[in-house]
Amino acid sequence: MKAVAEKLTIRDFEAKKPGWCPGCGDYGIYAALRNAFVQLGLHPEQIVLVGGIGCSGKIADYIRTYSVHTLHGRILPVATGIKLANPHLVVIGVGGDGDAYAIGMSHLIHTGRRNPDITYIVMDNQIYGLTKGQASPTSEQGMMTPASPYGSKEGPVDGVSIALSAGATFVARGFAGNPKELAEIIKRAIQHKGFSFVDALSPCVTFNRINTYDWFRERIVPFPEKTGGYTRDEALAQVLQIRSQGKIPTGIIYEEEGPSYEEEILTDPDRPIAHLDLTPKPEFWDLLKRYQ
Ligand SMILES: Cc1ncc(C[n+]2csc(CCOP(=O)(O)OP(=O)(O)O)c2C)c(N)n1
Ligand code: SF4
Repeated sequence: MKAVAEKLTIRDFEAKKPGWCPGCGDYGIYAALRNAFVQLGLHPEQIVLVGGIGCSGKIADYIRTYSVHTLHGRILPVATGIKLANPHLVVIGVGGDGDAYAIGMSHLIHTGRRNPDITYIVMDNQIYGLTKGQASPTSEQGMMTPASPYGSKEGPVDGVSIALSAGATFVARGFAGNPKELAEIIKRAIQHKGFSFVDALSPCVTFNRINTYDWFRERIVPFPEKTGGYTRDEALAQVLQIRSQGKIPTGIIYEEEGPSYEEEILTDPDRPIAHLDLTPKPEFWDLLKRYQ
């Protein structure tokens, strides 16, 4: 990732007006993501957003970068493929908790094992928003929805614990209600070499009347810092302990250096596209402006 000369503003990353409900947490992520791009001095033609299916995944259409609106649950294999095809690009997956932890769960685990240099932002509203309010894997146990009128029987999964267990080399959680802090987390996630996982808590104001902004504000706590950093096991133990107290840890939870998937795989100098110059060109930005 290399910043190019002309510094852009948050406005330069607006492709079209978002169509989310007023007050949706996804607006906070929309602001944080564009702010992170500006602070990193990135240009749209250097970035690919891979959006899932859901209210959340539409963010890839709302931000001016290259973008792919992929199938439900398939953000990570598509993002990994793009990174392998052109490692010069900054590749970021964006989608919901249903996308990530239900239909896409196995991809999360295998992407953790592989460590491609991509960032994955799960826009976690603890419900299926687009399909009008069914329980998701992060919904509270007992949550009543039209599809679970007697209350959801399953307990929630914790995405951060899963990403840690799967081997993600950068694991963090932010809150859409704190977009400045979230922008800082996303910035660090993009800068990290390897698989960066960010669970971004994002209230659905229309269908989720339990996990509101106030509900999150009462529960989120900063993940305690440790001199020299945590080992993976220590970070996981700390997260589980905080969760068992009914609190939700936020901030950067774990970071480790290691070879990325593409470094391990793209080693053959004779592979068919090895001779191509795939670095993003500033003139591509004019094309992006014309077609979005
Ligand atoms: C293969 C497949 N299965 C199911 C669906 C229906 N579907 C669309 S979005 C969605 C869930 C949306 O929830 P989430 O991923 O949490 O995103 P949100 O809308 O809450 O942002 C489902 C089940 C689909 N589009 N494709
Ligand atoms: S339904 Fe929920 S998640 Fe979807 S745009 Fe509205 S508030 Fe946001």
